[in-house]
Amino acid sequence: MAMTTSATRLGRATLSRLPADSRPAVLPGSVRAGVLHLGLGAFFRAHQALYVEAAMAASGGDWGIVAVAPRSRDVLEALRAQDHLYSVVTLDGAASRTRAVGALTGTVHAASDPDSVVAHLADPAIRVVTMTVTEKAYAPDSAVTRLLVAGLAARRRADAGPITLLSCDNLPSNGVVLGRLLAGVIPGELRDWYAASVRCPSSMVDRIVPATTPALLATAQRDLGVADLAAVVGEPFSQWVIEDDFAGARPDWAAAGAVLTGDVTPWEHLKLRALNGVHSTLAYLGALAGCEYIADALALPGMTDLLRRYVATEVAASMTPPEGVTVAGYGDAALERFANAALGHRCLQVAMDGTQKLPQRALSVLNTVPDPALATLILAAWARFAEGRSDSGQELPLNDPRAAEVRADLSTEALFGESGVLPVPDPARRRMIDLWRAELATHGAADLVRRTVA
Ligand code: CS2
Repeated sequence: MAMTTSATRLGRATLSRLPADSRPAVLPGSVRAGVLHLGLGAFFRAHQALYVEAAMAASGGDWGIVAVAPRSRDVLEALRAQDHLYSVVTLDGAASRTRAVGALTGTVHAASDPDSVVAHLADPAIRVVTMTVTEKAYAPDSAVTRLLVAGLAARRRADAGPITLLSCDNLPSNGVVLGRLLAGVIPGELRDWYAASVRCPSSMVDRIVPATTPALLATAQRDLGVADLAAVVGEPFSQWVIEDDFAGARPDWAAAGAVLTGDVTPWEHLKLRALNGVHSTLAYLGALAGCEYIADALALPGMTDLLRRYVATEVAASMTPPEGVTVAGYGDAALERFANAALGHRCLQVAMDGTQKLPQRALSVLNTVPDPALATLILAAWARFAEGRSDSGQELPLNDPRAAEVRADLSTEALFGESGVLPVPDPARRRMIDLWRAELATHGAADLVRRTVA
């Protein structure tokens, strides 16, 4: 990244140098803050921030975003040096399109300045909190939960009015999960106010946003003519389905292309199982087969057929899709998106946090359909991945909050038994996982995929 630091940086003063179609839809400084976002990751910058910006561009409103970085300061500092401007590079095959975004009005570092987060939560101008804090933060003792509780207490004391907390994490019924979590930990004296003034709608978010690389920063600089150290990359596709249950005002997200609906559940199940579950399958089988990228894993002989079969049979049997959508059709569209090799999405990035992701992505299928012939393979692939070596003996890191527990006993009973990390209550299904593990050990992932569809 050093190559770009001496170049002229993106910022208010350099906006006029950008190609006309790369300039932000909203000018920084022209709007006041109305949204607080928790989790300053790449996904937020390439997804929700764009919808907020488009909503303001279409319908106005003071919905500038104050974005909270939980731990790392890198992105926050890059943004502060750029007047909170950054750009999104959209990659479609060899073509790139880069556009600066002006939705951010400020940033806060939660670890060193939690009081500022609490103060924003108690500010009447902030009416919506969006959050991308990852699956593992939805726990009573997480830093995010503690901040929200302190912020809600301060908001009530300040009489700052109703507020909506909108989860954008890949969990089913994410709003219900958040609402229950908070209801269980807020102090008694907040309960009545909480029930009357706080809403936690669910939402389904979707856009493939791989981690930013130095090559991506170089692409952004080439397209913009100035350096942007906070650039992010995304695929062309983007979707946001939001439960329309807000405590007060919100950005005009419908004008920005989001879908507001009474029930997000069918969308959440479809996306988690037919897209994320398939993504995880590619990540584990691909990593075992020695593939660095998701697109390479998809190109393994037989892989597309295997995944199409899984989605059309097992995922389809596990759920009722939203009206007008077929599970198989949705799954095929997801595979086309995964084939976008320009994204350079690493198997190891998707493989992270398997214990947090697989319940909603794969156990939801494995434990419910009559014949989980391939869902059991997904869990077997994860277990073999957790053993720590690819089929050719390369070391595979287990990046997971429960890694120690997983590695302590890798037997099928320990991992998938009633009190295992990923419980599969039916012993017959555990035996199926065990058989797949033996097959993977004998043939390796690439060969096994080929044999399974032959
Ligand atoms: C991926 C998701 O890293 C992962 O686990 O499956 O981040 C995926 O790219 C997004 O959910 C797509 O919307």
